[in-house]
Amino acid sequence: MRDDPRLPSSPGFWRSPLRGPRFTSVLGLVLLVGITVLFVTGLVSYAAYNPDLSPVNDKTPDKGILGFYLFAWPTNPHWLYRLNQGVHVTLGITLIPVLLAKLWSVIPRLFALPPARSLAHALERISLLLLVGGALFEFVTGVLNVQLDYVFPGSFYPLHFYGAWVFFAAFVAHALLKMPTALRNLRHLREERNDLVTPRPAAPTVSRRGALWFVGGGSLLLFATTVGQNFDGLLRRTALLAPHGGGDPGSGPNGFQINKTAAYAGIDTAETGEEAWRLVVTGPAGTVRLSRDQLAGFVLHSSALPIACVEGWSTSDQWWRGVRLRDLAALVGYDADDPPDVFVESLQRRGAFRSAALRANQVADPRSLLALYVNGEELSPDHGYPARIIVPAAPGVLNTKWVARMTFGDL
Ligand SMILES: Nc1nc2c(c(=O)[nH]1)N[C@H]1C(S)=C(S)[C@@H](COP(=O)(O)O)O[C@H]1N2
Ligand SMILES: [Mo]
Repeated sequence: MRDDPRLPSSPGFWRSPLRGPRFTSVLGLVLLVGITVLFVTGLVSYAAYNPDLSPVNDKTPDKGILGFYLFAWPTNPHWLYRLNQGVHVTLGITLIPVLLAKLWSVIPRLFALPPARSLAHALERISLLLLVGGALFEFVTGVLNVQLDYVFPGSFYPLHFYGAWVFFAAFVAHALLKMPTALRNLRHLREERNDLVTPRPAAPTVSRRGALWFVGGGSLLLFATTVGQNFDGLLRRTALLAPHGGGDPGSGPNGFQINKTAAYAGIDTAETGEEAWRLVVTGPAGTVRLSRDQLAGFVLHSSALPIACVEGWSTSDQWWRGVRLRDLAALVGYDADDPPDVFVESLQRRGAFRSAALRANQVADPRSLLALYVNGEELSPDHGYPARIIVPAAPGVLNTKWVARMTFGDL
C-alpha cells in the first residue's frame, strides 16, 4: 500500500525531479531571513499603535506576556513608521512566491505514512502543523487587510498579532532543527539524497536553476507592482496590486493619498461649517469650546510630515499648519513642556478609527499638530476638514480626521 505510486503516501507518487534537499534549503534560508524581518517589523508596528493606551487603542485583550516588549513609541525620526511599515508590507508580499515554492517542495512529507514513527516524530509533525498553518494564516490575513477585504471575524490586530506569536514560535523551533542540514546541503557540491528526492523522476520541464529564477522572478514582479505605494507621482501608479496605489490621488495641495473619504465616513457638511462645528477641549482647568476661526487665530506652526498607513502605503512629507497639541494641553491646565496623554474623538459616528489615544511624548513633540491647513491651503473635506491630528512617526490610524473632541489627562 505504501509503495502504490497512485497514492500520495507513496514516494513514487511525487515525480518532479526538482524536489530535493538543496532546492528546499535555498528557499528555507531566504525565508529564515525574510520572516525574521517580518516578525520584528510586525511587533514594532504593533507597538507604534500604542495598544496599551486605554480605552481605544487596545484591541487585543489579555495579551499578557506577549505584550512584554511594548514601549513608548518615539516621534523620531519622523519617517520611522513609514519605513517600518513599508518594509513589513512590501517584504511580506514579495515573499509569497518563495513561501509557496517552499511548501510545494516539501509537500510529499505532508502525506508520508505512518503519521508518526516515534514520539519525537509526532511532536515534530505537530509543530509543522503550527508552522504551515501559522504561515498561511499570517500571509492570508495580512494580504486581506492590505487589500481592504475585512472578511475575518473581529479586528485584524489581535488576529495577526496572536497568529504571529504562534507562527514564530513554530518557526524558531523549525529553524533550529533544520538549519544545520540546510547549511550542509548548500555547502556540499554533491547533493545528499533524502526522502524529498523522487525515486521515479519524470522528465524535467525546467532546470532547478530555472525554477529558482521563476520563483525569484515572481517575487520581483510582486515587489515592482507593490513598492510604488510608498512614493508619490508616477511611481505611485506602478503599484498596480495595491488598492491605494494605482489610483490618482488628484492634484493641488490636497492631492495626496486619501484613505477613507468624508462621504464614506458619513461626514455631513452641515456639521463642519463655521456655525456648527466646535472643538471641545477638556482638561483639569475645565472645558473650552473653540470655533475654527478662533483656532486659526492661535499661534500656528508648520511641520513637514508624511501619512503612513498600517496597510503599507505612505505619502512623502506634506506641509501641515495648525495648533500645537502641547499648546492645547496648556489651554486646559497643563504645562506645555510636560503634557499628559490625550484622547481624540472624531465627528464620525460609524466605522472604525473614529477615535485614538496619543501618548504624552507625542503630545509634547512641537511638530505634533491639530492641523487646519495642508500645503498652504485649507484641509479638504477628505483630508479631515475642519481639523485633523498629525503626529511625527505615528501610524496613519492615530492621525484622526474631522476632530470634534480632545480630552487631556493620563490614560
Ligand atoms: N475620523 C477618522 N480619522 C481617520 C481615519 C478614519 O477612518 N476616520 N482613518 C485613519 C487612517 S487608517 C489613516 S491611514 C489616515 C489617512 O489619512 P488621509 O486620508 O488624509 O491620507 O487617517 C486616519 N484618520
Ligand atoms: Mo491607515
